[in-house]
Amino acid sequence: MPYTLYTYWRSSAAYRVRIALNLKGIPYEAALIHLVRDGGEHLLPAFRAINPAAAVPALRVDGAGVLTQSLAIIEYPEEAHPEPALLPRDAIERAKVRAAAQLIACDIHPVNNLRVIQHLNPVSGNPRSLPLPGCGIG
Ligand SMILES: N[C@@H](CCC(=O)N[C@@H](CS)C(=O)NCC(=O)O)C(=O)O
Repeated sequence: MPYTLYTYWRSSAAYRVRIALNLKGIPYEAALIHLVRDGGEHLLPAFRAINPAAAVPALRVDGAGVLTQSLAIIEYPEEAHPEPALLPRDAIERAKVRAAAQLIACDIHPVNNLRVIQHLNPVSGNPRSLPLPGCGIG
């Protein structure tokens, strides 16, 4: 199989890529990286060698290296395997879809990410810890 997706079941960023690959009917091998077990498998040197940013998703493309950043990852199969298309053909409609994707990936997700909550909980002084976001539970 030409694609290996480094993924975690509760990672919303990895969900984006899994949904895109599945909608396009592209098979991939899943390499599971547990974000909580053992302090986070994404923080181990073995995974940092794959993605120095220590985050999932990452997509290994046989013979071409590793892609990172969910939206950039999704663009690759969209360009390499154009059909079925995820993006509308109309340029204005494409811009609206990209805006919705960036609203989530660039505005909403970064502030509730696992590493942010893990940093905020000890320094916030709030006796009730913020719940870990979907990315980190389990
Ligand atoms: N902007 C990145 C975000 C990747 C990311 O932060 N993924 C989360 C899981 S949803 C993660 O690995 N977090 C690890 C951490 O915060 O330590 C993308 O869209 O791929």
